[in-house]
Amino acid sequence: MSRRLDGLWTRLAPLRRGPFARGAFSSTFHDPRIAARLGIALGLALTICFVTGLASHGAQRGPAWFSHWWPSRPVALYRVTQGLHVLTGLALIPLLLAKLWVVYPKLFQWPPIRGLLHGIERLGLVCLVGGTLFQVTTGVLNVYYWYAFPFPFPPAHYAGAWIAFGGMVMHIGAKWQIARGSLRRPLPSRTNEAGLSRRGFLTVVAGTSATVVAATVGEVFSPLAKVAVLAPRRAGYGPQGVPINHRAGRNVRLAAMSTSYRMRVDGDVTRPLTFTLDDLKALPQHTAQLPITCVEGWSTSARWTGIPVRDLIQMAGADPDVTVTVESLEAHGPYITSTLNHSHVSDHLTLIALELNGEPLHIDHGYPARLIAPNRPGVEQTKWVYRLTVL
Ligand SMILES: Nc1nc2c(c(=O)[nH]1)N[C@H]1C(S)=C(S)[C@@H](COP(=O)(O)O)O[C@H]1N2
Ligand SMILES: [Mo]
Repeated sequence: MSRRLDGLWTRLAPLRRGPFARGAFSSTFHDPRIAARLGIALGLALTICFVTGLASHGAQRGPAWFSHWWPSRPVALYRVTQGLHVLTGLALIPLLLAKLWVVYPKLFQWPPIRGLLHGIERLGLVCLVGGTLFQVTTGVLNVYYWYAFPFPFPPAHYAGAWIAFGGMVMHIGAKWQIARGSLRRPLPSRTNEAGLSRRGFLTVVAGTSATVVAATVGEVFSPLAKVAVLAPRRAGYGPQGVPINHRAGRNVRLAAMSTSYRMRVDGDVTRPLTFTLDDLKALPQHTAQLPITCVEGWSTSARWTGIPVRDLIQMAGADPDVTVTVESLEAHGPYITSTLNHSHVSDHLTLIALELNGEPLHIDHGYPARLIAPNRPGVEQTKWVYRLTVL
């Protein structure tokens, strides 16, 4: 096979133009020693991003064993994993661009395919480069709430993750030996015509990455919220000090403010119950400091007061070792319902909250009642709750 391929490339050689032309890339920075060092940083960032992304996907969308198992403690686990997901995803953008530039000539290497193994290696590279660019692009658009893509984000971003990560594993397998050798060789401190050394180049790239992190980390780490100039949402900005992702629509507003509002607890219970808002307020209240963590990046801790879901279903005669679905007054949209696994149902910190930071919930935070549970993705902290169903 490879002999026939050789013949093909010899025949095509006169067509080598542009980036395929011999000597098309002259910069001394197209250096395997730089590529290997960038590769280490990129590999680490991609791996953290991939693993935390799997956790987030699993907690929201299964597989069933995973979402059943997903624990309610530690309270801020999801805040940490999702913060890492978004931050490593953003931090790897400068690393990725630098790496692509450094290895650019290799993307146009000649011959493009030398045989079966080399073909597989090149396919891995297509998956790695294409997959990572896709992930970074869709991720950034999602973080900035610009749903410009014509496909649903979660399944596409999930599929892209496997392609990118699979490509990375193949790439590491193929380049391991070369990279090890390159890492042992020191970087020359000589500067090029522009006055930049290879070490200087890496410092600039690392500095860019660090700047991106510094300008966004405040969306999860509140003391730095003021400098989070690249973050669209952050602690302290929004009613009651908490950002909002999705405001109440007209119908929700009417139903939520109406005196005919009722909270129902039914399903597999011995005594289905109905509460008015005053009934709910008259029940024993619990206060918990819990984070709200949007999958799109921001998170903030807040003080929530309300009734533990466990207490509500026990009043209706159900055991806390059950699964409960939570429904919103909102009629349409992706977040109108969510399911609590038994770990969340039995946790006394899982609340139907009536207050946020000492005040009745703002309508956009889910007035009159919303779900807030420990270690849970924001998309599942259902607002404007009117019904709990025990399964
Ligand atoms: N009914 C309903 N609940 C919802 C949403 C929604 O659009 N509708 N958005 C979810 C998302 S994506 C997040 S991040 C949190 C945000 O809560 P907040 O707007 O009170 O900060 O609410 C969740 N609960
Ligand atoms: Mo969210």
